[in-house]
Amino acid sequence: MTYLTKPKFHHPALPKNNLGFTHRDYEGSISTLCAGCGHDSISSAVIQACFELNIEPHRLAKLSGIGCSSKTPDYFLGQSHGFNSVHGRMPSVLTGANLANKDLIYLGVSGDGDSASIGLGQFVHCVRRGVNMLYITENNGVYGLTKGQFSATADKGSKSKAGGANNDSPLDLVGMAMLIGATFVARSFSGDKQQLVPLIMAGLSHPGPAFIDVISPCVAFNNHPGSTKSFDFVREHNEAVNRLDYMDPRATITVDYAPGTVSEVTLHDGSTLRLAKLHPEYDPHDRIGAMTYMQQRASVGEVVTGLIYMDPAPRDMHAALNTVDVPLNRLNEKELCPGSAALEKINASLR
Ligand SMILES: Cc1ncc(C[n+]2csc(CCOP(=O)(O)OP(=O)(O)O)c2C)c(N)n1
Ligand code: SF4
Ligand SMILES: [Mg+2]
Repeated sequence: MTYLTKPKFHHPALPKNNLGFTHRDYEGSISTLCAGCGHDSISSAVIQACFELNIEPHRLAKLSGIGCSSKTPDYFLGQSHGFNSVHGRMPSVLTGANLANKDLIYLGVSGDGDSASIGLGQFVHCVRRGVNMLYITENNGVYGLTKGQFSATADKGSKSKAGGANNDSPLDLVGMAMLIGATFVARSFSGDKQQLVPLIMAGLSHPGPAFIDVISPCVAFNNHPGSTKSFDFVREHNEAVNRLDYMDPRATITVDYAPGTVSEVTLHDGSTLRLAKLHPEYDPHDRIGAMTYMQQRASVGEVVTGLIYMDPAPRDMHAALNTVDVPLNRLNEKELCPGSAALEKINASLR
């Protein structure tokens, strides 16, 4: 059975957000993934982030490709718009939907196979076009759904469950996202909800192309000694550069850090991001510096996590195309068709 519904009843005392919704209102159907799969923890972080952001479920569109990771949108936001597309093709479907209706919040969910192998071209062009979205890859280094072949993000020398070594160089989606113009770039770990939830909140609120690569171990095919995407390996090599707290404009500040280690960024909607620096020298607004830092740490085997880069004044695809304020799907025929006199003028100018 691939679809299991959840019972609708819930405890009357469940906490509610500002809209009067409970956590349950942001859930989806029961997961059919393997018990312990990292992807389920990411779904739970998405649910919490949307609950805390007070997102009206009908204002969000979740899109995915094919893979265990791409199945996950079925397990959260059951009352949002959803589109499960073809393997590696989610980015172009999301781009089209965003062009037609820029009023929705777009969440693209993908896997390392879906985005770094078959869908690499789609991923790259969607980000470089500046589509306003949060794009999450649930990165386990393998094709989980088709039983554990190495994906393009598997590290060189990493061992498969059967013992074979990967001889190919890995693609680093974080480095690539920065290179091609993503204006919010982060890496996290499915086992670190404290870091992941505020990153998802900030990414969903970012008005430009936001990307989070979440290392998400596949317990069935890539969680053994020798795998560089296992829970143990990532826990041992995880180096967080900062700790992010997403502050609602009305919330009182409760986080306590040593003076001088916290910087604040006010977002367009009035909310604030508080960034606790764990590496004093690290500046997430310096794109070139961030790219160099990432390469340096990767060369000594560290997995850098946290908010890696953010442009505080991003522009999106609609700004670049100079589209009208009203979403295109709400324009009527009269507004869309300038009439034969205007057409004649255009034709004349081309003769
Ligand atoms: C066009 C096409 N090619 C190949 C497949 C077979 N296929 C299904 S899922 C998948 C890989 C999924 O890997 P990933 O995106 O990393 O997701 P995971 O299952 O690891 O979460 C492949 C190759 C397919 N469904 N469609
Ligand atoms: S095969 Fe791997 S990725 Fe797929 S559900 Fe199982 S643990 Fe998760
Ligand atoms: Mg995968």
